Amino acid sequence: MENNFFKNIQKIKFEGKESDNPLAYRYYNPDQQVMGKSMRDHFKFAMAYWHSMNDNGADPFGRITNHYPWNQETDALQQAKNRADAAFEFLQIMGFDYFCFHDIDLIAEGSSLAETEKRVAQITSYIKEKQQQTGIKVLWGTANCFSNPVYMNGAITNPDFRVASRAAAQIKIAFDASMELGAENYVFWGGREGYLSLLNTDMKRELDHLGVFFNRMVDYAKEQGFKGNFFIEPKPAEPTKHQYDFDSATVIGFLNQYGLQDHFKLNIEVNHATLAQHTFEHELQVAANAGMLGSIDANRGDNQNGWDTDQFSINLYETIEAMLVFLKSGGLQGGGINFDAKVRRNSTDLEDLFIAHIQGADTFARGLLAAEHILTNTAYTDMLQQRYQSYDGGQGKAFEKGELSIADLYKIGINQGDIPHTSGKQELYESILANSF
Ligand code: XUL
Ligand code: CO
Repeated sequence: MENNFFKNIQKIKFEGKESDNPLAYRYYNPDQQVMGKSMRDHFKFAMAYWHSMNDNGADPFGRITNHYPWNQETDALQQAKNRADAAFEFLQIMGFDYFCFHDIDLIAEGSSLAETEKRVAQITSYIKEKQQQTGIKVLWGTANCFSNPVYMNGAITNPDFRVASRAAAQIKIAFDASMELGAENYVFWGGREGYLSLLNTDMKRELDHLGVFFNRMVDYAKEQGFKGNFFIEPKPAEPTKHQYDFDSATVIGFLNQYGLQDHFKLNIEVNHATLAQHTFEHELQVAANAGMLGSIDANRGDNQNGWDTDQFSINLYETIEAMLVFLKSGGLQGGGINFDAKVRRNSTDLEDLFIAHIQGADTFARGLLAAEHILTNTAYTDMLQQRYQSYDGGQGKAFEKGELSIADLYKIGINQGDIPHTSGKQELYESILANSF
């Protein structure tokens, strides 16, 4: 393979944990089997187009710092082709099988939605060819219904039907492009679906509109023969003050209320979990409890500030706890691990993009290995089972099965006498975690 954009970077190989090469994997060994499955298949690592190809380092306080060579062409189609070339080079060097995209990451928006539709069709056919040449796949596609100022009052939940219908049209175009590219899943992240002030908001009506729209999307996907999954990606706030898809529990309640529970799963993002005052593993577990653990957007936040910093994962403890939930619940349903993360604005060498993704992949691989160790070589599973043993037989089991009335429970409970303390052993669990890698 001849590289044009990353001339000095060779294919990233697994070199093992003794390696001091920053451009090698130390833990992510794609073909290594972990609990009966290769790491490659457990993770389905994906590059996030918007960060790794489109981000330019600009922030509310400063201009562009990263002038990526593939984004310099002024003609929109040529620029989009250059960006696709860079994306496929990057993915092949990393050895990643997947990418995720928003419609307008692939190509700049036109001056009208009809013009954008034409552009998206052009770049989709170019990317499709590149997929055929390389075997690289789409983990999920989505529509960016939050950047364009037309969505400042919301997209599908906009008080004005003209905007809601425009959003619906844009989502149809993005969904069609995703299907054309063989996307295995389709994501809904409602950046503007929420409110800034309840004073000017009819929340009930807006949520009803969202519920109706998702039901029509289910119909449309069925008609089109879409075999993948729909995911909702919870986030509590930012850019709106209050987003309707606040966290896993809120989204699951919404899906149940609008009869969508059999058609959607969740895409859990680490930093969104922490912004909702939850841990990553909590959000995964809540989704898994509902049979809806679909996919992961991998990143991390910052302990000292409260916004979505989208940094690459290096938090090993957090990742091990997440991988415990992941393995115990049988992995992800249809999804994978998408690095929804960006290099810092002062990380301006092209190699920084690779180092960041390598570290992210190694953190997940290391977390998976540690979780496997905990589940197979320690007392962890037995300890947890023991803790609930009183429900495994007798009255506890009868209660669990719903066979005891309140009168029955009263009779049993009043006669319990002095109940001795049972230690929760948290520190013992923590020491197992701390010694697992
Ligand atoms: C925003 C975010 C999005 C979604 C896709 O915080 O995570 O990039 O993943 O729209
Ligand atoms: Co995300």
